Amino acid sequence: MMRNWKASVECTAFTADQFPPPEIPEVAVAGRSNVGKSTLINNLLGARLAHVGATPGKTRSVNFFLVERDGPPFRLVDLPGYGYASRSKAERNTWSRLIESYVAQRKNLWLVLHLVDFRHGLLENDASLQEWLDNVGFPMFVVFTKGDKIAKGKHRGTRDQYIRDGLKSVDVPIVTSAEKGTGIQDLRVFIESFLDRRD
Ligand SMILES: Nc1nc2c(ncn2[C@@H]2O[C@H](COP(=O)(O)OP(=O)(O)O)[C@@H](O)[C@H]2O)c(=O)[nH]1
Ligand SMILES: [Mg+2]
Repeated sequence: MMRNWKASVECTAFTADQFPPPEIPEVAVAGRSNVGKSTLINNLLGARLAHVGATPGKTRSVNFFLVERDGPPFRLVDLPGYGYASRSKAERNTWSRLIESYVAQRKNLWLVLHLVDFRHGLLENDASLQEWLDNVGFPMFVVFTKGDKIAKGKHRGTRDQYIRDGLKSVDVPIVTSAEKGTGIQDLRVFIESFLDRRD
């Protein structure tokens, strides 16, 4: 069953003062540049609202998507990617400041979806994001992307190994593939039940 989600672009913010009013719960999508954040958002929303970058590290803004559904509405928030080496250091710092100021000040942020490439697991920047979120006591849920790049028979073992390696996630991570459309509906169900549990 496709959830009854109706999505629209609400706001594109380059600075914290451009964030929309914090009166609606938000689920933010974080991860390295090119991990598949925008692609996953488009798949979840069933519409091409987020820009999929041909050039990695393209999203410099925080993009807010309003999702209306059968229950109370929420926002899905596309955060700038991190860890793209060939950007200037100054520019990378601006991005991480934008992410940090968003997460630290956002009272209506309920959950961070931490996207991790299923082929690589947690890389250096991913581990430091997890540590930082964990220190501020923030719940994160790991979503693996590009599951189509790993043979189906190795999915469970690969996931379990990453869990043993110590990734932090409020529930067992979901493996997705935007290419094949797998895991997307499971993720919609997870997001709704998380929101409705807290509501
Ligand atoms: N094979 C495969 N490619 C993907 C998947 N998700 C994203 N991509 C590709 O990865 C690249 C980066 O995706 P994008 O959504 O722009 O990443 P972002 O920088 O994290 O927003 C694009 O070329 C996508 O087509 C996936 O599940 N499988
Ligand atoms: Mg993007």
